[in-house]
Amino acid sequence: MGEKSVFVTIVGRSNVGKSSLMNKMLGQKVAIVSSKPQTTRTRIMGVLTKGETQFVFIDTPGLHKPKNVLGENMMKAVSTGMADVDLAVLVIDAKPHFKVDKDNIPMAELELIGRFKDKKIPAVLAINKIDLLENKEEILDLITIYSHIYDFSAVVPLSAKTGSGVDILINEIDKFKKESPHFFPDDEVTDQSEKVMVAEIIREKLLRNLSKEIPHGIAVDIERFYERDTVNGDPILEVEATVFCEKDTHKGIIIGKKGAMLKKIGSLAREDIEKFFGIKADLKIWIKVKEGWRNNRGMIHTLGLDVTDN
Ligand SMILES: Nc1nc2c(ncn2[C@@H]2O[C@H](COP(=O)(O)OP(=O)(O)OP(=O)(O)O)[C@@H](O)[C@H]2O)c(=O)[nH]1
Ligand SMILES: [Mg+2]
Repeated sequence: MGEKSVFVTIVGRSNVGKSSLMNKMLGQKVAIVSSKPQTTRTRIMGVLTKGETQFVFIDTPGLHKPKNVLGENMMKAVSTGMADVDLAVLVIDAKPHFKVDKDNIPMAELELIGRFKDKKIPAVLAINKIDLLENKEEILDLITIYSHIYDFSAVVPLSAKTGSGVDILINEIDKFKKESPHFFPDDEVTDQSEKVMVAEIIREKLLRNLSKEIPHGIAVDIERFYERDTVNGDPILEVEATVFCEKDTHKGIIIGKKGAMLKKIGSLAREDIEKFFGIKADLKIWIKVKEGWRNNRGMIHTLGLDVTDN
């Protein structure tokens, strides 16, 4: 028997747990996660090779109405993420913050389902966060509501947090594999470069520790990234990063009282960087104000946040 591949896009509203779910399926964290909406900004590929089958997951930004050029690019990333896939996984929240019934399905989900219909993309419905349900019957209502609007090939209640149901989803995805050579080396887990991984780890810590609108106006650029040997011969990763924010007041908040916030973010990021790369790291972070960068195409391009069609 020959090699097989399956390309799967993971789509849904913001904050429903798309990135968490991809990480859980991969068994490794490649996409950052936070409780703030619009955490994922680009299309992120996660690769899982199991025996002869290579699963290629495409995590996408949460569907929303863009308010700036960055947002427009994020929505383009959803569209390109849906091109040429074998299957889509629509992730919904088992415990949404509003009442969902047959006349009240979130617009973003209806829009995504419209695209499945137009492009004839088969889809699995993943009902995530079931660990938060006291009454499991609520799942049955959701299944009935969503089954009316699309002929999902399967509906899988699961928890990206506990892992419950995730193997069932992988089995459902497996049904869509095709005879095809693997597109990625079998030991590869993501298409993100090491520099991008580091920038994303730092952005995750900023998202998790800052409130209100500040995290949305933040971008991280890695200026230097190299490994060197210390005097006693152990390798160390040297990272120098610039954090861009939109206002002087934001810069003050990111730095914090006597630099306390920046210190906290730096040490949390360093821990994760060390875990990911398996060696010690030295991290220096600078903060710069760049007003309105989210509408600056040149800056968005420099930061790798625009979309290329490939
Ligand atoms: N209780 C619970 N929380 C979850 C689960 N899956 C994800 N979360 C939490 O939900 C929040 C959003 O998770 P993400 O994975 O960043 O969601 P996302 O859909 O990728 O969000 P965007 O990238 O902003 O579109 C985080 O706080 C996660 O820890 C789950 O199964 N159970
Ligand atoms: Mg995400």
